[in-house]
Amino acid sequence: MSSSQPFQPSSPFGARESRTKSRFTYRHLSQLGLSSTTCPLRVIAHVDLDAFYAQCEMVRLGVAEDQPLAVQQWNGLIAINYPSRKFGLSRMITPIEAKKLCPDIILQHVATWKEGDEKWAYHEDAAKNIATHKVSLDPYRLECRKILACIKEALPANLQKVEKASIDEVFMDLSAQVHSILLERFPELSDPPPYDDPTENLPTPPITALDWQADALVDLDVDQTEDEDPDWDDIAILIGSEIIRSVRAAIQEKLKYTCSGGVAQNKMLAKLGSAHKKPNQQTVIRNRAVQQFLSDFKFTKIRGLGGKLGGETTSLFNTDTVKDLLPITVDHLKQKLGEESGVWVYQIIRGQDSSEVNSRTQIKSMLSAKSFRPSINTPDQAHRWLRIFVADIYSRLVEEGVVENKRRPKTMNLQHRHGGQTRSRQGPIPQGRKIDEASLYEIAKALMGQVVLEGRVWPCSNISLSVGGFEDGISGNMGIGSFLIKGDDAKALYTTANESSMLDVDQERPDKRRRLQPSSIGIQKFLVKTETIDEHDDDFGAQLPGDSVLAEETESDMRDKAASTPLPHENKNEANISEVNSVNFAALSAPSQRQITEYTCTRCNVPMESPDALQSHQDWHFAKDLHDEDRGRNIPSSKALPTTSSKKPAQASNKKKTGRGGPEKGQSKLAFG
Ligand code: DCP
Ligand code: CA
Repeated sequence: MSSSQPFQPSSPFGARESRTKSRFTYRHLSQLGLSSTTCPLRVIAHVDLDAFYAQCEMVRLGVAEDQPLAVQQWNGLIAINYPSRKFGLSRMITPIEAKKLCPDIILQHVATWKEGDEKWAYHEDAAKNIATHKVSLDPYRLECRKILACIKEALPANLQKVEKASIDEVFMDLSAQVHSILLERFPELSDPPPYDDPTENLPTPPITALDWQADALVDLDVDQTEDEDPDWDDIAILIGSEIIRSVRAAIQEKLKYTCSGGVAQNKMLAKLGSAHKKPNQQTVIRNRAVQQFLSDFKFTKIRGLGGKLGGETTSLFNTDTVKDLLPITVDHLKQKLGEESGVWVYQIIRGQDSSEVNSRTQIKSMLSAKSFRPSINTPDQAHRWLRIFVADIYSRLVEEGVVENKRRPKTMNLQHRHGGQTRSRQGPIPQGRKIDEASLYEIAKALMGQVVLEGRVWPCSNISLSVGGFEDGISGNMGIGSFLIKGDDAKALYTTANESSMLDVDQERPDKRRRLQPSSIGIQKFLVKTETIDEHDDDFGAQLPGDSVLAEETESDMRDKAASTPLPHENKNEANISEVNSVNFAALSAPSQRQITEYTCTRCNVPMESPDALQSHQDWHFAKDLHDEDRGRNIPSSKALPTTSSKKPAQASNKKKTGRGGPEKGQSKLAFG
């Protein structure tokens, strides 16, 4: 669709009685055209795929749309389609329980890499082979890419701003497109302002009623009535809603996926909107309905308030509802929460959010990891897993344009865990050479070699491999010779990696920790969605007590993140290996199935089984901070690295959808040993 293509107007046009001018000015209108984040006419949309992984499997398998289906990962369920939800199925239950509740259900296990295989596949016996398989989310990533492409195709190329927010969520800033449609439909808006003064108010819209078609409309605020004539913000949002309806129709028509949408003035509201009515619906939150809409929410459901800040706010003000927080003055909030957080909370509960839709969202790092139970004992075993990690990371690099040299990572990091000790080695990925699986494997092996040289490294309970330091590459000018990295080159690389090991962490040096303490971390670090989306598919499941688990998320997600706890099934079954993934935080949060421990990491709320486990987990933070520091990244915590255990009980993990605290699905639950 292009902006010049006709939209089906959804509003009866007609003359209306003269009334005072619009609340909006010519300047606001031109800000709309520029997608200004402070424009009061701004139109932002959020689209979230319904039961995404389940839909992917339904489409792949070609099953009827009313066929109950759930996606299984080991002994857990990670996606439940809507037909099965009618039977009371949720992510909290096991496959066996699901079969009992809904005997006709199709339980499709996720694709896996089998140790030694070169490619992931759908294996019938995957669930039984947790020790030798590793989950692959590639099939879902591929579908996600198709959906993203379809969305981009449905929007005018020169006016679109699309941000992929997770594996099945997209934000769109529709402002520029809405602006162009407004000018088409209401040519009088193109007239210069009276006296050429941009602060002059616009004429009122020549419309008395808006037809919202099938949209779910959120009720207006108490002091507003439907009788009031619409202003330009209503019309802008209505046009946004038409656009989203057509985008959703395109996705369904071309790719057979249904999704839900939210249209509002900003990202925070749009996201709450898309979750409001599911599946296959869209919700519009007009500006005049924002307060009403929000006041029914617990503020902990607002993106950015699901985690630590939300918890602090709850305990400081003894409430978790927006309604109760509204009467609190900004000064009081500032006094209790600090200057920046206080102001932010004050604004966000009033629906004010000027965060940008970032179309240049780019991956900062990619990680593939596995925790081994039983532990592995030989370099050969480690190498076999490294091959899988490399293949896994490489397939994502290909998507990221590494083959065309559009973007490339600069460094590789390997973490190895033996007993309570985590060793970490980092080396450069040589520039000027083509990155391929073989060259990455050589680097990974070299890093592993360094670890092994130290001795006392077996048995190993976890290895994680990551690449980072992405930068835009220069395409072309690469001779064939530079594409290979073998023989002497590989030796040279080994040396390079050796010499430039940036991280050689002795876990026994607590003194170093102190220098990592961030002096002050601004609220923006948590709230602004950074350009990072790391969708590595490290696996969840069978997470055992004491495993260090950290979500490698965007900083804003870190804020929302609550504890990740063992899956319900892992305490019940004989699974003896732990992989870490993006998964099943809903299941994790079931209180009866959760392990509440006294040793909870105050940085990420991960509960630990013992002081030792906590210590080694903190060491992990330490190592990662060093790593981040070396790479100039922000340290995603508002608190200094803890040296003592916290007595806080584990917080319930929550689903990401409304910013309820769980790590983003399809993103990153990492085991860093
Ligand atoms: N996912 C996961 N573990 C979770 C949450 C999600 O592995 N705890 C995966 C499977 C989901 C996908 O991410 O299909 C998208 O997550 P959503 O939270 O958006 O949930 P769904 O898309 O499955 O359902 P909904 O229709 O409620 O959005
Ligand atoms: Ca979804």
